[in-house]
Amino acid sequence: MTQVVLITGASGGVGRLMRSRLAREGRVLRLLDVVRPEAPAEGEAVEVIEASVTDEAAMRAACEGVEAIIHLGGISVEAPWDGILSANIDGTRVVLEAARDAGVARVVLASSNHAAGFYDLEDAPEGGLPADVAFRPDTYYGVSKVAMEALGSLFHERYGIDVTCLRIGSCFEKPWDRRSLWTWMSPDDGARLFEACLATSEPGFRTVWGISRNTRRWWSLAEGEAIGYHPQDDSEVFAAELLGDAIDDGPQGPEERLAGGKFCFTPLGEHQ
Ligand code: 15L
Repeated sequence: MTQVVLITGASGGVGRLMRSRLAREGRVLRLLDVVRPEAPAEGEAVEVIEASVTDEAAMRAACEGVEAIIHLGGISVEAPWDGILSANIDGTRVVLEAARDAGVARVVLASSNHAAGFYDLEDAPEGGLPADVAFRPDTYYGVSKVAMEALGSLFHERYGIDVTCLRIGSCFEKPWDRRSLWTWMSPDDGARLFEACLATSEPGFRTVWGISRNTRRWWSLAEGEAIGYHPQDDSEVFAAELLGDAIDDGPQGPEERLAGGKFCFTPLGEHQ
């Protein structure tokens, strides 16, 4: 039987990186975004929907026949509170209510490291900072990710939906600075992580860091490994290119020590 996977926020950075990587025989990707996703190429098992995650009727229709949702939709940086409240917090509620009403068994929520941005690298025990460490948001954006995780927990406890919250580090083609050398999640590892979430056999509620097997990481990989996520990439291959010949004497100041980096210092509610 065909597996339909709904991806919200499909036109965003992570969504675009995942489109080809999550294509599988026997799977249809239903891509939803306020910015209309590109029409399917010939032979591509893709459906596109132009809609907002805050649109209850559209979300209900989009969830029909869906086995799993990967919820990436919303604002991905710090922004004024009203927008964050609507797109990220209300949007997640709408997605989860639509999932419940349609009987969707599994939801993967794109949370963020910014739900826990104020942890310092020295807070990490051996083996890394646990993925379910108590929240310490660094922005209104981070608060919205805490709310997203709380909504996920609620819908798991109430309705038995399998929910995985991914505290994603930095999912881009390449790392770009010293901090991203430990926060990076390569697009290929991102796809491995989403596949692991889609394949878990036991319904549960869990939190997992979304990072690669970076040499410089200080966030735990154990929770991901427990669901079959075995990242293969390491940002260290970019270290020389990024840091040049400068003597690498470790993190320079709080922006390079705190999980959330510069988000910890950005004015609250200001567009980034
Ligand atoms: C995030 O949550 C953002 O969506 C992304 O744009 C990056 O800034 C990332 O975190 C990060 O911390 O690098």
